[in-house]
Amino acid sequence: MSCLFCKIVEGSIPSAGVYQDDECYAFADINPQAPVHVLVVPRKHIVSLAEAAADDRGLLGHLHWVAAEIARTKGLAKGYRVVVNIGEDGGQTVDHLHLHVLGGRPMHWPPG
Ligand code: IU
Repeated sequence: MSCLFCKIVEGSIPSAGVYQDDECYAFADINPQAPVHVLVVPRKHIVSLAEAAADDRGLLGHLHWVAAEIARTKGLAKGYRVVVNIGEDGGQTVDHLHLHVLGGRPMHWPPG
């Protein structure tokens, strides 16, 4: 198994976990872009949103619920941003689907 996020999810590479359940694991981004920057990662290896199958629809919804739960836990009552980068032009650097939960400062639009 060569996927970095698979190794983080299974615990063979250490991370600062903030949430876990049967379907996903969330941990602090190693290079945070905001005071709160958490990655929500499905335990199932899905390369990106573009590779998600119809059977993954429930999982995709669950990941968003977890993102909102983490934001509540982190006290992001003023708002936050959830980002999914997809593929080269989308800025994806790790080929295992993940949601970024960013908060603790005002976000800008449009993103870079
Ligand atoms: P991206 O959407 O694929 O670009 O996001 C990958 C994120 O994974 C990025 O924010 C990195 O800082 C983060 N990350 C990490 O948390 N731990 C690691 O060991 C590596 C990347 I490599």
